[in-house]
Amino acid sequence: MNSRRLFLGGAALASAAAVSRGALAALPDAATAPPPTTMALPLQPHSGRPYRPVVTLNGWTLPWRMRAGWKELHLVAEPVLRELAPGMTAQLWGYNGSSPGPTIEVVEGDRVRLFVTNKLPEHTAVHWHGQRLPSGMDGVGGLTQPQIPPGKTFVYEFEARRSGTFMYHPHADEMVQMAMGMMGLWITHPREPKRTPGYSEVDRDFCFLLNAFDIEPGSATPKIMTMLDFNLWCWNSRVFPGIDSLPVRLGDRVRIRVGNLTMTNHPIHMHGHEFVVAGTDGGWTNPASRWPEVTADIAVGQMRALEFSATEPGDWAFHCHKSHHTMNAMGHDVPTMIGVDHREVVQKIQKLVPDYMVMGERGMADMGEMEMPLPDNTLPMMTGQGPMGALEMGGMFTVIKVREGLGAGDYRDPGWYAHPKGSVAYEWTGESMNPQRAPTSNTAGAEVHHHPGAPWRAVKPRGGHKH
Ligand SMILES: [Cu+2]
Repeated sequence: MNSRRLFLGGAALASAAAVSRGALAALPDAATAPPPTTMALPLQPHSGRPYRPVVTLNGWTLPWRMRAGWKELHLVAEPVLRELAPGMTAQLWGYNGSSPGPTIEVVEGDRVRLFVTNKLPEHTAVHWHGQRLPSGMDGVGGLTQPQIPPGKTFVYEFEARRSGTFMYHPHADEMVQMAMGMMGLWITHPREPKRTPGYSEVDRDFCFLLNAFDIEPGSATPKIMTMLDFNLWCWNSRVFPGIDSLPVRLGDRVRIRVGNLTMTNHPIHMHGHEFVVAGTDGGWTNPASRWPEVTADIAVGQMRALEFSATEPGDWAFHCHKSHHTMNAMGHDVPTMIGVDHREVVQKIQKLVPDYMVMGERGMADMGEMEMPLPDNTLPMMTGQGPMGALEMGGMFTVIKVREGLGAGDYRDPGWYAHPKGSVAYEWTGESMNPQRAPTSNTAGAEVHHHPGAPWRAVKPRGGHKH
C-alpha cells in the first residue's frame, strides 16, 4: 500500500481547540488512501491483540497505534477524488483521501480512541453504527455531542464490546454528507473466536459497502438532492468494470460482509453456490436459525455477513439482482423500442443527419459492444469485456473467481477461468429442432407471428383475419 502520510499542518493544529494541547502534540498520523484497488496483502495486525484481517473490496484498512493500552486511530473528514472506474473520477467527500473511508479493524475488548479531524467546509460528526457504547460517544450531532466545526478535531473513546460487522458515517447533514460518499466499515474481530456463539473462522473474509451517486454525464460532483433515481450504483464507490473480482481458493470457507448505505434495498445474488446469513449488524446469527440462500436482500442501513464453501471452480457472477443496478449512467427517458420497426423514419432522418443511429428495436445488447462517443468523465451504460465477449454490465457487478491452488493469503486476480473441455454452452449445428409450444388455448387471445428478420407483429384474434 501507499505509505504516504498526511501530517497535520501547523495551522490546523493551532485552531484545533477541542483537544488538549498534550493530546494534540501526539496526534497519530492520518494515513491517506492507496489507489482504489483491493490491497493485495491485507494489513496484518502489528500491535495489540491478534486477529485474522478482512479484505476490503477496492478499499484499505486504517493503520493504528497502541498507546498506554488504547488503540488509537485518526480519521480526517475531507473532500476526495475517487475513480469510480477507469474513465470517470468523482469529486466526493470521504475520509483520509478515500470514499468510502478506510476500514477500521479492532478486537473485542479493545479500548479504542478515534481522533476525527474535520477538513470539510461544514461541520460533521461520526456515528459508529451498531456499536454498544456510552451515549455521548454515539456521534449524533446536536443530540449526543456538539457538531465538529471545520478545522477542529474531536476524540471518541469507547470499548469495542461486541464482535461483528459495523459501519461509520456522519450523523450531521446526513443527506448531503452520505450522498457525497462519507462512510466506512468497522470490523470488530472476536477476542476468542472459538468461544464466540455463531462465529466461525473462515479462510477469506471480504467486506464492502453498497453506495450510490447521481452524477450527470460530463460532470463530477454528485447531485445531493436525488432521493431514488441514482445513476451510479457502487460497491465501495466503484462500479463495474472498476470493481475488483473476489479471488477464492477452491475449498475455502468464505465470508462476504455487505453493508447498505444507499436509499434503497439491494438483493445481492451469488452464482454457483448457496450461502447462509451468518451475521447482521446485530451480531452473529444462531446456526439453527440459518437457511440456504442464493440471494440476500440487504435493506437500507443493514449489514449482512454471507458465508459459503467455495466448492465449485469457475468464474461466478456476484451482483445486485435489480437489473438497473447493474448498469452505469443512462438516460432514463429512453423509450422501449422493442418490436417497433422504424426503418423508414430512420432513412428520412439520415438524409438530414447522416450519423443518426437508432437503437433498441432488437433489445439493447448493442449498447455493450458499440463504442459510441461519450461526454468526458462518464461511463458506458453497459460495458466490460469478458473472455467470451462483451459483458453488458455496469454498476453493482463483479466476479467471484474460485480457483484451485491459490496461495492462502493471495488476493491477486487469477485471470479468467479455463473451462474444462466440453463444459461450456455450445452452438447446436445438428438437424433443426421442432420445439414444443404451449397450445393456443382460447379464441380471445391474440396470436403472435414471428417473421424472420422483421419485428414481431401482433395480429387480430383467430378467425378475424386473412393472410
Ligand atoms: Cu441494487
